[in-house]
Amino acid sequence: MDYKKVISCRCCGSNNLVKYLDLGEVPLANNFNSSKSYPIEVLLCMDCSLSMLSIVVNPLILYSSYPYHSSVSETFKNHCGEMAKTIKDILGTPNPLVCDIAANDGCLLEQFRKEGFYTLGVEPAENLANECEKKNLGVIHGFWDSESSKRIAACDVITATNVFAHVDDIKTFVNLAKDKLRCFHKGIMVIEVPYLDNLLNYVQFDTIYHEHLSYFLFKPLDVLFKSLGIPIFRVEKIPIHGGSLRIYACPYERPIEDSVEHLLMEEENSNLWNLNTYKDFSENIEFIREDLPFLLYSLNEEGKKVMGYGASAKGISLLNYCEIDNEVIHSIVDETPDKQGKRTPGSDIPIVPFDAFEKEKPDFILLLAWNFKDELIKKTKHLGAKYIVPIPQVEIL
Ligand code: DWN
Repeated sequence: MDYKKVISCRCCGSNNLVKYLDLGEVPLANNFNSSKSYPIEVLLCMDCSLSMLSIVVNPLILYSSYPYHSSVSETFKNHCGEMAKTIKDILGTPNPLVCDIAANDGCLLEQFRKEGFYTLGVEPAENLANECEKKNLGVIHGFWDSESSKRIAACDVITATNVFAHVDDIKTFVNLAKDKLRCFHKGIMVIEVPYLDNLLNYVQFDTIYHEHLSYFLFKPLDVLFKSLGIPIFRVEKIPIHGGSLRIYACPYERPIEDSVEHLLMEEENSNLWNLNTYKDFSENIEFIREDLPFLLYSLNEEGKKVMGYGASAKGISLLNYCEIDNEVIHSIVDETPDKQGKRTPGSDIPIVPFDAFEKEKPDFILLLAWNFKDELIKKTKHLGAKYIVPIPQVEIL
């Protein structure tokens, strides 16, 4: 079976789930070998306010080989450097051991190593585990499960950036990590997830795709970690990937900081635990679904050449949601070697290396990785093209 249906909330177990968004059937964003489509529907848990997809696609289909390399972005590398320094300060232990779950190409672990950490990654995609291996970061090839966790020593810190939203059984995920945190040094778990508040306010509906099973507010995370005996003691809002949350949790005695209560109050006051907020969001999506194709078809009629920048998962989803294809987008530049030479699933647009910009001289560049807008503009300014930013509303720069 390719996928299973969700029947209860993965944070609190409630069956009181209400569907608030249906984006139809689209292909898997990072699967360049197939355009097979699967439904995208989002449910809200009426008890803890977790948003989640109505289905879970078999992770072996999604992650056995994975084209996304975190290290392509300088912005992300800098972000990882800051994260490693912050965690080093919190721990205050000499030469701590960090384990990074879903280590990707080792982007974060390299920064930890610079800060004097011993490093170990767990990574299910063979191509990415090989990258970590080449960098001598220490890696276990596999998912984070009872098998792989048995193979690691007790850690001072376990990190999981941009993977928690991809996991179905998050209780087992957290419990396995909790059991590996060193008691003596009060080991901690640090997780980063895209923040649903940003998704709603900035209409980031393109970040809704099959890999992202959960869309987190702070409340469901707080509920989950408390219930598992590893309370969150600090939460921070961070700008990466269009706005994310970084949570710090520890199963040993650590004072709970004010940030926890403050964010819960803020969410409640902003009506984020209220179904009506989600209904408004669904309506805002329709503006982008109308405006973006309208603009691209108008430019096409005027004879303008439009290229995309960043064959990101969100970009591929956006093109499918807006029914945009190779009729109006000439090609998409992406600096990830594993994506070049492929065509985008569904929209069937060629993915090309950076020098295609110089050859093709586009009139417009559609920023499909709008989360790295500044970095992408800096690298292409010399081309003299105009930019189309699709999110939070369609805009020309
Ligand atoms: O959670 C996830 C996030 C964190 O990463 C995953 N499910 C998959 C992935 O999502 P994405 O593909 O939407 O992420 P990005 O980081 O927005 O993708 C950016 C794309 O643009 C990558 O394919 C790399 C490319 N890029 C480039 O070619 N040159 C990016 C930058 C910054 C560049 O300078």
